[in-house]
Amino acid sequence: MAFGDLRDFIAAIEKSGDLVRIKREVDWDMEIGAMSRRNFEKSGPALLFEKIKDYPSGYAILNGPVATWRRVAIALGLPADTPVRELYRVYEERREKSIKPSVVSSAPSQENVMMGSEVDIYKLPAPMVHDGDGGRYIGTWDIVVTKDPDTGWTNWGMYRFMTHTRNMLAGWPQATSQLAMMMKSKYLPRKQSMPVAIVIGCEPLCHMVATDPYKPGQDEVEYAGGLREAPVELVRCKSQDLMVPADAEVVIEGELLADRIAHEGPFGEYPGYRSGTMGEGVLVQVTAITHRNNPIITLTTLGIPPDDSSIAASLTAGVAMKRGLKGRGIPVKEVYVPPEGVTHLIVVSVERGGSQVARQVLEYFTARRVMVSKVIIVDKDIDAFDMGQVLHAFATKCHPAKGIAVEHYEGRANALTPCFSADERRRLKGASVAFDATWPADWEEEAIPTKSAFDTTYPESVRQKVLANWERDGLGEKS
Ligand SMILES: Cc1cc2nc3c(=O)[nH]c(=O)nc-3n(C[C@H](O)[C@H](O)[C@H](O)COP(=O)(O)O)c2cc1C
Ligand SMILES: [Mn+2]
Repeated sequence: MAFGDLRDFIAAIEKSGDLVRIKREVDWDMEIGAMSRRNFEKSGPALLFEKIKDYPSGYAILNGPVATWRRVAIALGLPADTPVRELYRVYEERREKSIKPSVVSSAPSQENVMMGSEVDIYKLPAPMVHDGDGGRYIGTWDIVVTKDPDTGWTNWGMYRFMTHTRNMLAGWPQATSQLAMMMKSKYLPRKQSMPVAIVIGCEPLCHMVATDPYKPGQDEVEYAGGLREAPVELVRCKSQDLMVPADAEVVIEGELLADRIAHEGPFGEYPGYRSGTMGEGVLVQVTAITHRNNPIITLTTLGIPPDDSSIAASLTAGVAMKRGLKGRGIPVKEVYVPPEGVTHLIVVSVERGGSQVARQVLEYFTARRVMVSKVIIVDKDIDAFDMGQVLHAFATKCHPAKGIAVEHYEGRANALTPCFSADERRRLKGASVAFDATWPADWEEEAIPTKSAFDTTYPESVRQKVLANWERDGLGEKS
């Protein structure tokens, strides 16, 4: 069973040696960001900053809740050293389960309430994360809750939010996100502002669900329950008609204004680069802030991998993509999203390869909003989780001319693709490529080069003999 709240999770990662408390006073203005970034680049522990300059002692920031596979495993309630493939398997198994939330009337997340004119975002220690960011970001590892006014469907998504004034936040949900689509199709035509709640500091699985591309109509609160193997407890917001996790550390309630835009960004982003210049974002008028006593702000100092985005999204995106590809009848065996590829590069292994299958895979990745620019497709004998094997297959089996398929599109590209020009990003114009590293489907068996490897080139009797003597020969474990 999952952790009740963030504090339970913090206790667990402290026990396993995956957390370090920083007790000396640190500056919210880049010092926390710089420490967190360097620590990410060393795959270090989660950092809990307990004394933040200008803030009451006890107000804390937690950087990197699930920025290592060990912490993902712990969040899922598994042993810390669980292999990545097994984490994918467990996530895939639990992703389809749903458990209805329970509703409570009083909640830790509402221990402290600022309403109306009392609202002051600067009472919370929003950090200046990177030098060059457009402002102080309070929402980096959050859950943004919105509701369809017609059907009542609630969407969760993780989107960045920057402090603008004491009661205004600027955010940047991409045009292709569910939040932006809901605003455009349901609220803008009625010239209505959209109620929103920005939730900070739940146990990690709820946040991971918010990064997972569930479809419109799919209730992410229920899927979070399934993943946690326990219902999420919800409480009604103080100033908006929305339900939010009751044990969150902080909830910022507000309205996304229909008739306004706000200057937002840039921000050091997940592909590992600062994203452009200050641009047009959405504006949220904050109507209430509620928080626990001694609130803990969850932070992820995004940039060059690994960080929470590249690790957690490897799992959530990878499992969702496998399901999507299977749904299209593509003979997919496994999908792996290497964290180093920041969800822009995907590995797909297939039961049957060939250029037609590669085309189908590319079509899947470019049909709707496009997050992926490069896909490597490998045969089933390649371990998709082993990048050494994948690179070898790519180097040797992908035909430099015939093994490449490219798809161009406009209006749905990922604006955070560093190699797209400024003009392409503005127009959401882009391209994706599939590298087909499988043997052509029409090659006869004899035409396929034999792999020169222990498992493929020696008779069974020879292999058995070698294995039988392996340990005795002093060559280590047999398997
Ligand atoms: C740390 C992190 C930050 C993110 N920030 C944003 C963001 O600012 N804007 C955005 O459109 N997507 C962002 N994403 C990606 C979305 O969370 C992801 O696409 C998710 O599916 C969005 O929810 P939706 O499917 O309901 O739109 C972020 C993901 C992570 C892991
Ligand atoms: Mn969603």
